[in-house]
Amino acid sequence: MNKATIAAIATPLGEGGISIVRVSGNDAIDISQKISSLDLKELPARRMSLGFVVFNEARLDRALWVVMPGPNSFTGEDVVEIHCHGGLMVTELILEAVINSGARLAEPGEFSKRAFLNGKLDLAQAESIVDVIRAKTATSLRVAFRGLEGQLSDTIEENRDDLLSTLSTIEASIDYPEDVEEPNRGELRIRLESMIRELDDLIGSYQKGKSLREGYLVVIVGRPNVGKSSLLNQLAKEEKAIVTDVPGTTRDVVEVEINIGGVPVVFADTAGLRDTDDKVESIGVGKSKAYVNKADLILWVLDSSEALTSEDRQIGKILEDKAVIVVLNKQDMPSQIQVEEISSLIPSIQILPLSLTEKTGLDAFMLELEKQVGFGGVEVVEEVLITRVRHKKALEKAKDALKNAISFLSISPLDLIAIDLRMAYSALGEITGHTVKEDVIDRIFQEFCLGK
Ligand SMILES: Nc1nc2c(ncn2[C@@H]2O[C@H](COP(=O)(O)OP(=O)(O)OP(=O)(O)O)[C@@H](O)[C@H]2O)c(=O)[nH]1
Ligand SMILES: [Mg+2]
Repeated sequence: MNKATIAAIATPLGEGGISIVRVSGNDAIDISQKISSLDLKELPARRMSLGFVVFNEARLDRALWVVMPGPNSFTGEDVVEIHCHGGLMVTELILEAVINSGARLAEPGEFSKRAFLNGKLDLAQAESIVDVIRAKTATSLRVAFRGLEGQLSDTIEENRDDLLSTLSTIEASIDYPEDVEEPNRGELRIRLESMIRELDDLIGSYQKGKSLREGYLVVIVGRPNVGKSSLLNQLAKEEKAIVTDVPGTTRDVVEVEINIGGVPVVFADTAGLRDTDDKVESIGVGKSKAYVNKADLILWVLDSSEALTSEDRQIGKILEDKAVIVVLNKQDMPSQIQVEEISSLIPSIQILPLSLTEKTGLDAFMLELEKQVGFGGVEVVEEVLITRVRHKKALEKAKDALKNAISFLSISPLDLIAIDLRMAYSALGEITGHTVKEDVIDRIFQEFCLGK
């Protein structure tokens, strides 16, 4: 394969101790040689050596050089890494020198894409690279790293192996009916059913996996002055939003990211919902409504020291079909709201009384919050999780095909059943990238950062 040699700055752009320029491809060593004071071909593989970066007869920097001949490199190709000083100009000039010497600038994710194409990792593992880089909590990182180590891929491969061996016994009996007996249909059913259960477990893990990867958006809403910003500050344990007794204090959305039971959760405090003639406030109210629509969970704050107002009822309507926890705030004052009044507004909802000034009811509130977003405080131990809707869709496709196969078992010839099993086999292959279209692969790697 005569693929271009690519180069990029592999570290974040900015000032730091070290930056790394990475070069990968057939000519990586020859190209890098043109700007090195070392004899790169003679360097021990995967060891650092100190040498100058020389371009146009001038020394640009003193750097540590690493030569990683393929296939024992990240991309599977010859790779040279130049660990130079971490400055914007020095890295840029070194990259320019490498490009001038014959490499081309890498596209985002191109190193990882080459690693995938060269069989160094499968598609699910490649996706985990992004998750490792972007992980926001220790739990997200742990799950992402297990993915990179191949935990999901192994599970998928086991199921594919199972399917393949089932398929081959079926096909042998079709091809050589005289010599090979038909597999027992009862046993076949048991086998497929157990496979479906395993796929179901994986499909069921999506919600967890997704929230660990993407985080969770919790939006705090309510009419003005009920204590929304007080709640945000309580969660953040600092004064993130302004709290006053003037209704309409919060105009813009204030976001704070907090780790809740290992899940990165963004809490958004919003402008109190009410009809208003104030120009700025009404823009804020519009924003609040937009946030309500994209929320994973809503904390609806009510002031229990005042009877429900028509504004509250209107808000109740907006929240009707959403996941909501009601926070009955200001319990330090005589209560004017009956719990039944709220449940008649929104059925089957968690209602938690608390006082943000007296700090009562907070433990029960946090417990419920963790239950909703942080898996009830239960740690994600060694469970295999899927983290992407792409995985979920492929698993559902495989499951549907297996269900079809089972429904045919008692009535159809085995070759019809084999078709469904093949379909399931190929659907599972989409996750690891064994059977996946090129545009899907391109889309996945475009998500990566430059130099990865
Ligand atoms: N008595 C009492 N007052 C509270 C409690 N929580 C908040 N307050 C007070 O209620 C007022 C409004 O609080 P905020 O947190 O600013 O309310 P908000 O919902 O963000 O108000 P807007 O931003 O105007 O929509 C402040 O004076 C708070 O001190 C509580 O539990 N008990
Ligand atoms: Mg506020």
